[in-house]
Amino acid sequence: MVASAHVDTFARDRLPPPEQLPELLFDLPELQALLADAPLNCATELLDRWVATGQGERLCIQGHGGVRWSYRDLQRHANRIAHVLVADLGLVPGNRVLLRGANSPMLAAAWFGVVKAGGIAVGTMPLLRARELAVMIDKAEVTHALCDARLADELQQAHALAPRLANVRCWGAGENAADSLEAAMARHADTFDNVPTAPDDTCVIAFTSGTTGVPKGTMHFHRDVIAACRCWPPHVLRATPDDVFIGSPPLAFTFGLGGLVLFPMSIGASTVLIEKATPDALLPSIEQWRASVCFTAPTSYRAMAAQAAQHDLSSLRKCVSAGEALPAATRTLWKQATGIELIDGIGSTEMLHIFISADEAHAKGGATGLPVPGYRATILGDDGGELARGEVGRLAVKGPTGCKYLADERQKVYVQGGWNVTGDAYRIDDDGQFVYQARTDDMIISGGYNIAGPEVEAALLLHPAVAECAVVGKADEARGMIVLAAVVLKAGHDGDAAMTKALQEFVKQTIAPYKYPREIVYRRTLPRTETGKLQRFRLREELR
Ligand code: 3UK
Repeated sequence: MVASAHVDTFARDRLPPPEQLPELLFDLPELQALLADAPLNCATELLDRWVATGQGERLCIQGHGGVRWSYRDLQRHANRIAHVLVADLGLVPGNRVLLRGANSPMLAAAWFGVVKAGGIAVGTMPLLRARELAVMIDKAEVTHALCDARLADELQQAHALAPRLANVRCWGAGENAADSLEAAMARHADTFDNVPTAPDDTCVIAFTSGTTGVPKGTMHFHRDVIAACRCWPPHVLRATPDDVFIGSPPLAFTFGLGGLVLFPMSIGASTVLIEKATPDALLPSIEQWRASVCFTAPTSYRAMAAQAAQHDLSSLRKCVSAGEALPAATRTLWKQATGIELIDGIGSTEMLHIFISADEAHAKGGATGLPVPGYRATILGDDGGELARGEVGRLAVKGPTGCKYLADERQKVYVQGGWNVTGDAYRIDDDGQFVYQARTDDMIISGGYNIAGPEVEAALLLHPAVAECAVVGKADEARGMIVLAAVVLKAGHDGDAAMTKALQEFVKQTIAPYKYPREIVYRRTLPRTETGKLQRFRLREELR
């Protein structure tokens, strides 16, 4: 066992007790090496390695304002930030550092600065308000923060609610700001010896995006970061060092951290970090930077497919969809618009990244894919036993990464019998492909039938008038629950009785008729989290 480098043992002291930890698998040869008895700082492998092997001039990160950093440029920025944290702000290894900013090269530099110094990066979504930030600051006992000046107000207010956050530096405040992060960086050397952390020292606390309930802090070790880089990226994505990554998920969301920073850098590729990546903004950005690998959510692909013809997307090679189930209709639309077969993958904040996925050759409409090499997956029944092929039950996975909640009773809900139980209802089809049904608590039981909302949504999305939709259960005296659809129509269509009749008929023709939405309401927008996930619980409350 390598000794921990953490002087502040906060994270280690708050790991779940050993009997509540998931079973880990390190079967792949490339994972075996992670069990070696040696210190491991993931920044060394992801960043410094390229400079050390004479590839420091390779393009690493691009962003707004003409920013175009090589690996050496990023390393210099990160090293200076590490010095600011240690020398100016008194950081000791194991301290938690809140990171706050829209995706940008500086945010990535800040992440590496924290990790190099042996700190623990706590990413926060840009839209979070003071109250929500304060919950995270209290829970993770955050003492330091690096923040984009434009988002500093809310952090200031959070400080009033959670005073232990005492050491803050902001970047982007302008040339003359004396106490800016940049001014402090300029006073320090651009070399830094990474803290020799243990493989099982925590380097990231990622809060769950929370479609329900109080956010949970998930802890990830330096080893977890590298393990994630050695499973899905080389086995399923198979990008090359010349690829240019781009996408929408915030770096505070592990989907974004992995897809837009860790994975490209693990192979010496480059990434484009843009602040605004709504479908309208992402398309021109792909064109501008000639991006080749794109990460975003299913709804974003659906919206982009409609506008793809107006852009030169010839640079695009690989497109990854995650965060929510990918409807077959969206896969088809994207293929028609771009010729590209989407790579779907289910991941979670708890598992760090994607654990079931299909590359272009295995892609199958309506299915998520197969367990990623390095992971095992199964379907559990209510009694905890594994179900037979075809039966719907609870998705459970194991691999080199796994759930470690920060001091949270809910560890026992996510980890059961060594399995990580994601809260999703799935079945395995005849090809061994995993087919998403619904979130376990989103299954609709109507008139004795089990109905998965997303299946009804997938059917509605095949109708040409439907832009977006969400299907939930609504309490009903006669049937227990009825299927209710909230629909956003495309421009030029009216949500009248004729439309309702037409959509109901359409669903009955497309899937088993008993699943059709007995009630349809029309909306301009649907409630979503900042990570693009539908908040079905909010719809259920609104439509009760
Ligand atoms: C759902 C999916 C069907 C599913 C995430 C990739 O989404 C991520 O993490 P979260 O913690 O949510 C996890 C839950 O989201 N989900 C995600 N992807 C899919 N359902 N098909 C999919 N492809 O309910 C899962 O349990 O926010 C995704 C990488 C890293 C991530 N953190």
